[in-house]
Amino acid sequence: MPTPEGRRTAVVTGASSGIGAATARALAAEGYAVWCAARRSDRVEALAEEIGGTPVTCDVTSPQSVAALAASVGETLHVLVNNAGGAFGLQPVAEADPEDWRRMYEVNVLGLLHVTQALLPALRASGDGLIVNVGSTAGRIAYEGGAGYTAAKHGTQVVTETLRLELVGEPIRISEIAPGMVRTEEFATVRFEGDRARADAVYAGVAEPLVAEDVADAIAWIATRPAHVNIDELVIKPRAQAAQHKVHRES
Ligand code: 8X3
Repeated sequence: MPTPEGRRTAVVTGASSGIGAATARALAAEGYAVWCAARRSDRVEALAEEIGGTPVTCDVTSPQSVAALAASVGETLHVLVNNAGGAFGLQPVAEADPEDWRRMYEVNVLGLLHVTQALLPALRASGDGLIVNVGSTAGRIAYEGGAGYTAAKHGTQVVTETLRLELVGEPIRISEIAPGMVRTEEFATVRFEGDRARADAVYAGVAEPLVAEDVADAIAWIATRPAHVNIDELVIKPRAQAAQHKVHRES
């Protein structure tokens, strides 16, 4: 266990890889004591060991699991990064698997709800809390095959806005970061159930997609603004991506 006395504290969900792991590292580099939460124990343990944080095995879709996370965090918390999420499938509406849609709503929206509800008292008690919800440009637009994911990420965006309205006057800032094309080790591979060729095709010819560290850097920037500065939303895309369908690819 770290000794967070005197240090600001943070929880990052989905910390086992990608944006979550990079964010845990970035916040630790800013001096935070970080609770690294994810389902895969071996990964969060290795990360927590690396950054001097606390590993918590946590499935955000399970209220019991989230309650154990809250118990580990204790009475105060400064920063919550609701990062756990993901896309499953790319079928048109006519053919989409409702089970994929259910899983996407579960992790991207209900997971965020469970964790936020469980940790709000601690965020409030810190006197200077911040929630950063990791949305997506998929929460701003529609694209073919994306309806299950875009609906879920629009959900993330709307929950964020609602929370900001409901908590105004309290010492808690509410932000959403909405990344576009980020090449991580798992996002596209999970979406295409391990089909590496389809996953690679997403980034084909794009010289420099964002990487997890780019998004983590932006989250750390949001977290390190003065307490009265609320970054409502931050859309972040690689230079090569002017819009969802407008991506510069070198052949
Ligand atoms: C990921 C962005 O374009 O795959 O959140 O929907 S996209």
